[in-house]
Parts: sequence; C-alpha cells; structure tokens
Amino acid sequence: MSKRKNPSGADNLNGDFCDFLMELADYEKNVSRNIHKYNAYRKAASVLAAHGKRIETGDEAKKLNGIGEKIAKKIDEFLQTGKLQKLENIHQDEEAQAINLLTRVSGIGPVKAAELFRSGIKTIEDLRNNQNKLNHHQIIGLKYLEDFEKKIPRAEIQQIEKKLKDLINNVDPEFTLTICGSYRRGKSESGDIDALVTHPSVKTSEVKKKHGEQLLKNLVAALDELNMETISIGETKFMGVCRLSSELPARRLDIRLLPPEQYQCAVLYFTGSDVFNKTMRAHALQHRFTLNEYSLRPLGVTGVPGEPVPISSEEEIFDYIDFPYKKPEERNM
Ligand code: 8DG
Ligand code: CA
Ligand code: CA
Repeated sequence: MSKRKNPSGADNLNGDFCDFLMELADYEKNVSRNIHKYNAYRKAASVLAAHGKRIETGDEAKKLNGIGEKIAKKIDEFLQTGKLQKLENIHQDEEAQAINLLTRVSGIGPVKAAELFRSGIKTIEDLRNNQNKLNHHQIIGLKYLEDFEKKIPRAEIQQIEKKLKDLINNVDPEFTLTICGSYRRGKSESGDIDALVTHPSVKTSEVKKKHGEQLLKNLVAALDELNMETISIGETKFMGVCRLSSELPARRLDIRLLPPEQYQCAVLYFTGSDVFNKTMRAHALQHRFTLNEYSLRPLGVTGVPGEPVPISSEEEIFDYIDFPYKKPEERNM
C-alpha cells in the first residue's frame, strides 16, 4: 500500500486509489473532454486522500461523500485484480496516449491536441519539427516543457517575491503585490507563480482600461532583472516566464492587475484551492450571495445579483457569508 501525504499533512492511506482516480480524471479532461467526470474523479480522490483510514471495500468507500456506485466498483476491481481494465485500455490507445503527451505542453489544450493528433503529430519531436502549427504560447510551452514541469521550491518563490516587490516599488510605491496560489497556502513547492497587483489609479470602467494596460506594461518592463519572457499581455493580465538565474529553470509567472475594490475577492479566489473556492461559493449561495473572482454580491428576491458589497479585507468576505475564517494554510483542500 502506498503512503503519501494528503493535503492536511497526514499520511494518505488510500494513495493507490487516488493515483488511478487522478489518471482517470486526466483522461476525462484531455481525451473525453468530460469536465463533469473529471471533477467527479478529482472529488473522489480528494475525499479518499483526506479519509484517515484505509478503505477495504467499494461498499465502504460508497459511504463517503462524493463516491458513487461506479467509483466503488472500480475500487473493488482494483482491490481484487491490482489493476483497472479501463486504464489498461487507455494505455493501449494511441490517440489517448498522444493527447496526454501533447497536453503537457503549456498552451496546448485538449482540442488543439486532438487536432494535432489528426494531422499526424504524436510526439514532442513531431511538435519540435512542426512549430508552424503552434502559436506563440505553445512555442514557449514547448521550449520550456521540462522546466515548467519542475516544481518551484518555496525559497525560490520567496526570492522572486522580494525582487518583484522591490522592482515594482521602484516604479511606484503605491503598487501592492500579493503572490497567491499554493505559495500563499504555505505549500513547500508550487507549480507556477500567481501574482496579483493593484494600484489606486486602476479603475473598472472601460475607458480606464487603457490606463491599466499601460501600467501593466510599465510594470513588466521594470522586471528585466527577472529575465522575463512574455507569453501574452493585455489590459489586466500578463502571462509569461521568469528566471532568477541562468542555473535555475524558467518559471511560469502570471501577473494580474486589478482595481482596489476587486483586489480582496481576487486574492481569495487565486489563493484557492479550487476545491476550497467551490465550497466557499456554495456556502455563499446558501446565504444568498454570489461570489466570484471580482466581487461578492447579494442575491435579490428574484435571484438577480445586486451591487458588489464594498470589501477591504479577505476576512470581511468570510464575515458577510457567515463562513468561519480560514487562514490561507487552512485552505488546502
Ligand atoms: P499549483 O500552481 O502549485 O499547482 O497550485 P495552485 O496555485 O493551487 O493552482 P493554480 O492552477 O495555479 O490556480 C491558482 C488558483 O486559482 C487556484 O488555487 C484556485 C483558483 N482557480 C479556481 N479555478 C481555477 C481554474 O479553473 N483555473 C485556474 N488556473 N485557477 C483556478 O478556483
Ligand atoms: Ca499556482
Ligand atoms: Ca496559475
């Protein structure tokens, strides 16, 4: 039986089930493009990972929230035979294998991967030889395929955070920057860097967007010490690559610029985890609020959202919907 840490830090006694469920989830996302099944498998894996006891039968698993008949059967099959026929078939399927491989490239989604497969592109080498079929994002994804799959140690993000803060402070001390994602949840390593930035002069209205675009461009231009490469840059979002030094891997860095009144909801949303966000949004709805990455809005009697509630801290969002405050480190679910 495999043991690994689950999100709460305890041993995961059901790690082998989680592994096959996550593999099935990836298959549903990338090959079948069935987001419902993808979410169902991921939910089941997270429930099993958090369960403090080794599951011995499918029936026992079925008692857990999020595990139904079909997943219970797969657990039984796995316990009895040590494998899953469905996964064995997927491993034999050339198209499924190619799509799984191609979607490892940042910027190549399931639809693009299927299109590439139909045009005869099945391997990374095929991709390297057919870069004319790729857009700028996908070319950068291919160039840094190995680097982007390496986790970023917390200490490196801390250094990047310090540099980012120093550099944007030199542009304008009124900028505020928060690195969200798994880093803010205290994880010891992260997949990428999710930075949020706000500035008092940034406004929501359309006419003011051009100002934001210029602000974001100036900000990114000031980061040359971080060896930046741009994937894309718009009015509110920079997607790109940074690198602390030439000895270290290139890292994916996103920077989002938000108006101050949206900043707290965005920090909450981009801190995640995505499962935590779902739970919190559902809780908000029960209290007749709708919560998204921009705002918290009360729902009127007809179910139409009203004006955003003014928010100046993350805690206030929890307060409004009567949800006990969770520190970022407590949101790893
Ligand atoms: P990681 O990068 O270390 O793998 O983990 P992460 O920081 O938690 O994941 P992420 O993919 O970088 O997303 C950052 C946060 O954005 C995530 O924790 C919650 C929020 N988020 C959602 N849904 C989605 C989504 O569909 N896509 C992305 N990119 N982020 C989402 O709640
Ligand atoms: Ca992240
Ligand atoms: Ca991210």
